[in-house]
Amino acid sequence: MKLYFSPGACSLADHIALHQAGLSFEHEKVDLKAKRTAGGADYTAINPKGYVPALTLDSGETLTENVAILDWIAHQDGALKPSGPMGHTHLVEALAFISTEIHKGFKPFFSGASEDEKKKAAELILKRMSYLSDRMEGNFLFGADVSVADCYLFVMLLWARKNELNVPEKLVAYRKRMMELPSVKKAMMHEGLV
Ligand SMILES: N[C@@H](CCC(=O)N[C@@H](CS)C(=O)NCC(=O)O)C(=O)O
Repeated sequence: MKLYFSPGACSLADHIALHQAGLSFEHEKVDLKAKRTAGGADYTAINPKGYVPALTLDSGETLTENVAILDWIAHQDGALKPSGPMGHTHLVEALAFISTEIHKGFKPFFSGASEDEKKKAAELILKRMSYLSDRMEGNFLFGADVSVADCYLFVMLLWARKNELNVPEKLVAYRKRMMELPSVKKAMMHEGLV
């Protein structure tokens, strides 16, 4: 199995989740501008969408999209999703929220947006993050245990820190707590981020 990633990009969520699940995998860096892998392969032949993440499974099938990859990882290790009959549904709910309402909300910070557009985006990100923060009852999104949704939210918090955005205090403490997980340390080290 191989994860295609770009350092510090959203693919870091999948990288952390794979370690958290204790799965054995390779990882290869992608040059997103040149659309080439570190090994020189044409990345668009691996993922025609041209963006990371992509996860090539041992079967040879390639999965794309954070929501799908994180969901697949949670299926490999049931401890990475909330328990109970509605656990999986609540996981998908959280992943969809992070993907469409938070991740996409960062777009102005990666494009040549105006300061006004960035200010509006920052306000919306704070509102979305506050929604999650207000509902967090334990150390992690679903309580005492880490889920794949935490891996995704953590990366969004790194982006918020990089762009000096306001986030709820509770999530600052949460980001620091996530940083202490061996899976996070390992993935960040492999991506050259620490
Ligand atoms: N819908 C995709 C979006 C992935 C995405 O935004 N990837 C970014 C990095 S965080 C990327 O590779 N951008 C480069 C590009 O689009 O060329 C997902 O959630 O997996």
